[in-house]
Amino acid sequence: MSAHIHKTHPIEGQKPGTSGLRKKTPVFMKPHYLENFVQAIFDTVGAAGKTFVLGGDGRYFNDRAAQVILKMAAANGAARVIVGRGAILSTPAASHLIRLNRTDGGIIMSASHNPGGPTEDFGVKFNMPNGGPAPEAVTEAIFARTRDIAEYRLWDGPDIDLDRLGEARLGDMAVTVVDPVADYATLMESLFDFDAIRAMVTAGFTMRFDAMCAVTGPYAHEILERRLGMAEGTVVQGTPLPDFGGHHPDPNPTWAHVLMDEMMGPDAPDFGAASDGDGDRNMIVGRGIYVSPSDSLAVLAANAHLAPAYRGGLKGVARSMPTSTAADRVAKALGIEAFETPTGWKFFGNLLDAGRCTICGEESFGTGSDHVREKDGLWAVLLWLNILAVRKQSVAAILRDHWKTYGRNYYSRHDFEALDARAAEEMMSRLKASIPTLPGTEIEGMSIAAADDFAYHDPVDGSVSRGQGVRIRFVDGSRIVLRLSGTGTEGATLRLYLERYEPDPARHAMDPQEALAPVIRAAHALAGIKEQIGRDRPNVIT
Ligand code: VG1
Ligand code: CO
Repeated sequence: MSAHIHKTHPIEGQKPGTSGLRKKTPVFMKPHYLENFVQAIFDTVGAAGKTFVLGGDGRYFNDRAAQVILKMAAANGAARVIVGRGAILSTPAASHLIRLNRTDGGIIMSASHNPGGPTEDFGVKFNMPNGGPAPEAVTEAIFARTRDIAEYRLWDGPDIDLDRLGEARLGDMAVTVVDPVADYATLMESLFDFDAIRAMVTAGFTMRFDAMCAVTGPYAHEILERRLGMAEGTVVQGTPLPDFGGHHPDPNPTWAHVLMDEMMGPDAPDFGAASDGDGDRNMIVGRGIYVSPSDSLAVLAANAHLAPAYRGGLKGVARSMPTSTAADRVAKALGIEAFETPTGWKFFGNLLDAGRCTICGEESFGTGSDHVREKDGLWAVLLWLNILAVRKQSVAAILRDHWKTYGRNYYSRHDFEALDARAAEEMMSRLKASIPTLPGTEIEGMSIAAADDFAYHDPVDGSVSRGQGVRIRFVDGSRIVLRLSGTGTEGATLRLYLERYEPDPARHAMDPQEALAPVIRAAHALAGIKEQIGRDRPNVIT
């Protein structure tokens, strides 16, 4: 057995997007494809003598990719790789292991909410020693390396048995196979009042958690059913499958419609939640009421002090730019800083590391805190449970009370998927070119106050990220944001984000699509969506 050097040549298009490199699985399985990208990571961050964490969401090709990555780590001189049993780790659990073991980073195999399977999606991303996704400077360097790569290193020897816990060796490199759930579950117990939640369960509180046949199944069974004593069957679709049962493991009202139907039906439990492919997203639903992710972030920020980990208050709150400004209102009331970052969790890392914020969130069903450096689906569920246990009110009551205090930010995202990429880019270019002419004009009866293409100036390291989405603000405070997705693997996806503020409690019970109707009309007229991309209706509304 020895380290072999394999000749290769650069492969086009290995540019990481919002969250790592995502491609169709058959693309990732092509000769040298995975190897080139992983070698580019090691060439960029260095591997000799280092310790890494490795795991993935269990999708098709996860197991074989893990063997390749381990053999490449060994051949590149890594000292140790800590890997979840069966090559499984949820994204937040991987982030925690990177931090807990003070490692030099980790490789996560996931395409998150994208479907999995032989003809679906696969992905790889690198996380830094702080546990968070590599920042743009690093992903750019990795991409640059993929463009002049000439060889990669691979250990030549048999596979490691990743189903057996404990120590193994690949040449000089140690491989430590760990239980994917244990350390993460312990972390959750240290943050929340499990006794209070258990007491609520004993008193009759019921819940449904839909793991969507993805990675959170084992975590949810352990934490919700075993440690918190919820009834068996609380967790559904709890066995991770390589193709996620053929579904989109994307927790939103469209893809988690079975849970939605149950929560809106006559026999709904008190609380419902779902998580995505890699366990970093969450959807929250009360009996008869859906909680938008932007509202969830605001409610969590306003009530976090009810959980032990946040008893001392929050340092600040950060949200991605398209996320509704509901969280900003909470920050203002608490007298703490509010930050607006570009889409993608990698932009929160610096703020968290610098102690500038404690809770972060995105409108795309992502919420998290400084306990790890990724968004964390089960963390959000447990914080909600802790709040419910302390306040002893229903989700609906808490939400209505929140709107009464802060006003309601009606919010929705409209996705137009599988578009012709050229047409979508042209539409965005035209819109960007029109920005200087917009302020002061009227569209569909709404007056535009400001427009720009969002640029983020990182207050911690001074880096600037431009071109992060077109923002249009109206005189009445309403807002439209348009950007193209950076996680898709087919054509382009246009994301249209819509927001309207309503202070009057008498008008807090509207259907968001109705409340937003004028804003939606203005967005279509402004961007010429029908004319430019040939669609007048979104595929997915959240
Ligand atoms: C989407 C979401 C973004 C999220 C990203 C990764 O990106 O909009 O908020 O951070 O997915 O989430 P985009 O570029 O497609 O809009 V996950 O759970 O797929 O890692
Ligand atoms: Co995810």
